[in-house]
Amino acid sequence: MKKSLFIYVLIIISISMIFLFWGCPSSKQGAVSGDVASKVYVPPGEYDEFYGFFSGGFSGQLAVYGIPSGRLFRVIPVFSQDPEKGWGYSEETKPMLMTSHGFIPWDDAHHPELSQTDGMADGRWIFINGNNTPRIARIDLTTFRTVEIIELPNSAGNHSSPFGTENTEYVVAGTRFSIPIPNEDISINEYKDKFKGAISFVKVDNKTGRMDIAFQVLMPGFDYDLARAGKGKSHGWCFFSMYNSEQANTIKEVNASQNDKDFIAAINWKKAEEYIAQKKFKEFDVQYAHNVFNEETQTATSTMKNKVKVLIPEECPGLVYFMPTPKSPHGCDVDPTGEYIVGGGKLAATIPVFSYSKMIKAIEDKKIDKTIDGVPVLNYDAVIAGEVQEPGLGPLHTEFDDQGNAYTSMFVSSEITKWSLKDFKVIDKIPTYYSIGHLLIPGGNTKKPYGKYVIALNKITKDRYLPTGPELTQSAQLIDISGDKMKLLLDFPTIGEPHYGQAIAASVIKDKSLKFYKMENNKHPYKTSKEEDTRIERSGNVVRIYMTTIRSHFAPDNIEGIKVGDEVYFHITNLEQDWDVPHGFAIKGAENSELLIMPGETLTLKWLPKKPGVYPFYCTDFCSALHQEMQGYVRVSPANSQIKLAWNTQNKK
Ligand code: K7E
Ligand code: CUA
Repeated sequence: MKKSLFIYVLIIISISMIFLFWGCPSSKQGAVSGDVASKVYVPPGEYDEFYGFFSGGFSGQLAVYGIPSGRLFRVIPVFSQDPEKGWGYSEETKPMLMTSHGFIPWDDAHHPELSQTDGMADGRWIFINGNNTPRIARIDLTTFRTVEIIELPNSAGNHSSPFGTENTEYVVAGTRFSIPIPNEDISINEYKDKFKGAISFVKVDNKTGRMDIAFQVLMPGFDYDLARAGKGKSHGWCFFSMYNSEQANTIKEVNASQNDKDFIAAINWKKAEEYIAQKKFKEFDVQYAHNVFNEETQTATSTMKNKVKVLIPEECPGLVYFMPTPKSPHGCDVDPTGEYIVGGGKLAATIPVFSYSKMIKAIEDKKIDKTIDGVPVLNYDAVIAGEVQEPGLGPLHTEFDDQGNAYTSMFVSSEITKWSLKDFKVIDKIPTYYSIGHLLIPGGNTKKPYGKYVIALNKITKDRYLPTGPELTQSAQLIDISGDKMKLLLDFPTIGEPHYGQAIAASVIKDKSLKFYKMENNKHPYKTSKEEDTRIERSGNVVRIYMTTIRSHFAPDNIEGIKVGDEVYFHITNLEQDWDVPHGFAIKGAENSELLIMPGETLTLKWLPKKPGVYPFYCTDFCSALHQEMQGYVRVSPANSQIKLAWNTQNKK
């Protein structure tokens, strides 16, 4: 490696170490004045102005906060089993976590993405990526439930994902790790020749939200990091940052930091659609799971799919271009007008701002420096609009306000830098505690940001909270951007590592929230509509218990005739038809979590009793004054016993 570069990297690393170990010099200037505190105070009984959706990072989940209060409302289980809600434990939800690798009960979720109509968040769905076992999930914002998960073939480390186009025509997903495509048993040293990156375009049905992989683009074996779709004038394009243009496969820390410039890839998806229509694709044999939660049967199904259409840039001129981007870019963000594409070169001293119009002109004028695997590399000077000078150290991500300003997170110097889109000059800086990763502005990735706040999503907490052993809470910080100077308002803890988040006006979502499932719409095959219909059926060793719950009893609540070796299914229907009255169900010794059954919903707990005896079950959610009475017993007899199935139902008519 070049000596000068080595010294440069050393300096960057030592600066970050100083911040890691001693914190920012001004870290103890935490105190905020009274008028500031009142700006985040939401009095008891009043609502927050925004919903904030923050990724749960390595928890695999999505967390919902009120903004500006920072109050945590809900953790929506997505890729990870969640015993609090029975997610991935009930028979109905287990298929949601199926993949081509089998049942995978965990993932690493980074980027929530609200669906958009005409470049504005429409509050219908939110998508989030599973990074480790490549997947994209869709969450319905009337129920705040994950209703679909699609696996991505030919991918590894689904990081630049899932970024949506202006009308959510697609959510796109780039692979962070290049791999052999098709994946095969070859030496890792063949990286340069054999490893490729895939970028997936997942079509989203405008009515139902249903996802389907429309096509993939086979890219050079780089590391695809982040993405944004064009909007306004750049509608029809998507931009992807990437590092490791060196195509190193070991000690990347050094070996993937050699080149002065890596790239932002620009993909013309309208063009891709033409190539698909002209059948210019190759069909690859693959395996990927598509899991859908059926709202009617309230049950998920998992389907394995085995073909994907792949476009190869060499055979599709005009599909992909590279824009040289200083030094291992991370973030890749598009301003509200769609004209500017901002790179976040982690190791760069400036922030490069590309111009969409100049890019189009450079393509027309053939300002091409070279071609990599069929992808033309456009001339840097021909596409750059400007560089933000002295923004701080370690620029990562950029969001935008409603006044023509951009806000970039500076990982190494732990600050947010505000700069103008007019002249690319720095306007203001504010320290963050510590080491900010992403940042978010409500609507900050849309055509019309709400502005008001920027939220720092930090990587390290240090001395900001009461210590809790070796790991401290994860943390976000709310900053007022309504005035000339940014003002820190609030620190609040988050779950997992928050990575990215998005926020939307509460008014867009709150009145559409489902209050309960209507019994008459429940088409669950094992539903019990009324207490008189509760029963138990045996078929060989499979026992199905059709149970109901209503304040404050289970029916039946005494059950006999279950035997060791039986496979017992408790199909429990919550008969309540009222908002916020779930009942829980748990039975002693079940290798499982509880069920938490919403009004009008049917859920199933599978139980394999192993020893004779009497087993209590009970409601886990304090639902009424007589909640503690909401309990029952199951008698389990030896495998060879002659005890007949018997049960009681107190309101039997
Ligand atoms: Cu944390 Cu978007 Cu995965 Cu940047 S990523 S910081
Ligand atoms: Cu039902 Cu407690």
